[in-house]
Amino acid sequence: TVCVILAAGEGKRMRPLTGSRPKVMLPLAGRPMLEHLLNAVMDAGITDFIFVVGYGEASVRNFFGDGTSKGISIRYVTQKRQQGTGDALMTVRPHVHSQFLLLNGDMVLHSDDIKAMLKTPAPAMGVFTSNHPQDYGVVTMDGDIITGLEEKSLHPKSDLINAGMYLFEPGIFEELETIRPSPRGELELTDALMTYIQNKTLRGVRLSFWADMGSPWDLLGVHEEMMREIIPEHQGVIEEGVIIKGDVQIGSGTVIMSGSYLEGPCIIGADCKIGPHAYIRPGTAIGNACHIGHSSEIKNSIIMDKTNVPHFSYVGDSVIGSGCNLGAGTKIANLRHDKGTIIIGGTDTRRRKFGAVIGDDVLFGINCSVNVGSIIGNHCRIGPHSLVEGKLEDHTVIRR
Ligand code: TTP
Repeated sequence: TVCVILAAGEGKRMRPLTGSRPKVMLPLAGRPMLEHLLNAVMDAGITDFIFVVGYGEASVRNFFGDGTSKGISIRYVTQKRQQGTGDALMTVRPHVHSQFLLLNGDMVLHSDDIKAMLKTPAPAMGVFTSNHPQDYGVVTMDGDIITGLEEKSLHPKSDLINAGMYLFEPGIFEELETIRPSPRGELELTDALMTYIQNKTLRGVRLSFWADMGSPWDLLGVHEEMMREIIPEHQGVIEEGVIIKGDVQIGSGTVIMSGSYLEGPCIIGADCKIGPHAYIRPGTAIGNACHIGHSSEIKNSIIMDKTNVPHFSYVGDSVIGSGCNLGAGTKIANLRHDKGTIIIGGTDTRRRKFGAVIGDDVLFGINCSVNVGSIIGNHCRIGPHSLVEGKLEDHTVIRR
């Protein structure tokens, strides 16, 4: 069975993090999202892959290559414009002649569930029990047969959702030929499933685990889960007087300077300088060539390559892109006084603790304060002593 992975989307809801990278390349526990998914599918025994790429495709192709380094085959098909999942699937038609597994690239799965799917007669769809089905395509079932599928219903008829995982025969391409663009102007793969549902031939496979990542707070939530499973590895130089607790990964060329306190699970990439006297708390993943300096505390956050938090800063429950610099004393709030969940642009993150989402190449002057739930676009320049709240577009300049 060949596995087709849809990885062409930009991920608009992930902005500004997707300004310079496609959603599937966002880091999750130190590795691109797509690599975690690929590993799970490989663990289920599949070795032949087709990636549908588009937005930011060069970074996907460069990172994964033809798959030989992993002992698999990866072919690429380009979807020129991201006109929907149905359109994305159509691009692989010339390359697929027998049963295939189809996966959205922006989710994590367990290999046992993929194995179960592969044993099911096609066509089949992965379904998952969700606490908030109204956010997804809601599925109704009769035994193991899917009887209905309704997108983002305000009154969901069940708590089962479409997981974006399918086992298809090439017959799906004929179904795709019959569909028309949806109200949002996209060719939706789910519209092509209606004939199967009406004829009661689409089987549902219940998944034991599933998470997708639409927004940065979803990314952080899945990241937290994945960090629990990291394998400790200490490379680089660890100076005397460093305390390391729990599972910690330290990359080559990194120096952990005296007085630093590292609580796992945490990941420090390659060529970083940590400390002296830095405090790295659980759930933190720092990219390559970063500097986290004296009296800076980082908790449960994703920090991408070449970003510096050099002196007297606090960063909690945040996602920060690459090439940023936090001026001395800059702090990010992550908890409301009323302990309510953090709402961002009208969307409830369902998190009591969430800091900020900061794009690439953002520079802060000294002593800036960033309020909970702030979204700071790429290339912003924030003058000293600024209070940042709400959403800043790319290239915003705050002068003081
Ligand atoms: P979506 O979540 O619908 O789209 P997206 O990832 O671009 O995110 P957003 O809505 O925030 O813009 O996509 C589901 C999966 O399908 C995801 O893995 C990306 C992929 N995809 C394509 O490959 N081509 C497309 O044209 C679209 C819309 C999605």
